[in-house]
Amino acid sequence: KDIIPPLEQLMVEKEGYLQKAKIADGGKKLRKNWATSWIVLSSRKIEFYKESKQQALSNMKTGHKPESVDLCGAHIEWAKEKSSRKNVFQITTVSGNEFLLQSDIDFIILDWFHAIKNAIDRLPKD
Ligand code: I3P
Repeated sequence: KDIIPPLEQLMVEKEGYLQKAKIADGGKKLRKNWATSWIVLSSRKIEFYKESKQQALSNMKTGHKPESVDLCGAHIEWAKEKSSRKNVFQITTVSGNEFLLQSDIDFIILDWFHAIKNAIDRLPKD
């Protein structure tokens, strides 16, 4: 039998592993806690999975939801001063959530930065 994937899955623009730390939730600062995340970028959102892709896919079948970030009106900027790590950028959402993303590998973080920036720039601001 054919399984029809949700539209978002058909529009995935980029996916892969990055280091992620959420540093604010609704404007409230959080303690920084870096962890590996499986990240899926589609046209208007990013999903963060705590698990491997494989684990994430099997969790999806049981209705387990990843953390989803609405990119409409979001900001992205390099954030050298926010970490001792290299290659860190920050995404800030309209709702006041702040995420740091990082990779030690230059081209990987550059690709992600530009992919997310392009997605944000294509979206309406509100
Ligand atoms: C934090 C942890 C983070 C570090 C952060 C520390 O300590 O070492 O890795 O961020 O630095 O506070 P803890 O685990 O005790 O919370 P970076 O790796 O990004 O430097 P910060 O407070 O300067 O952000």
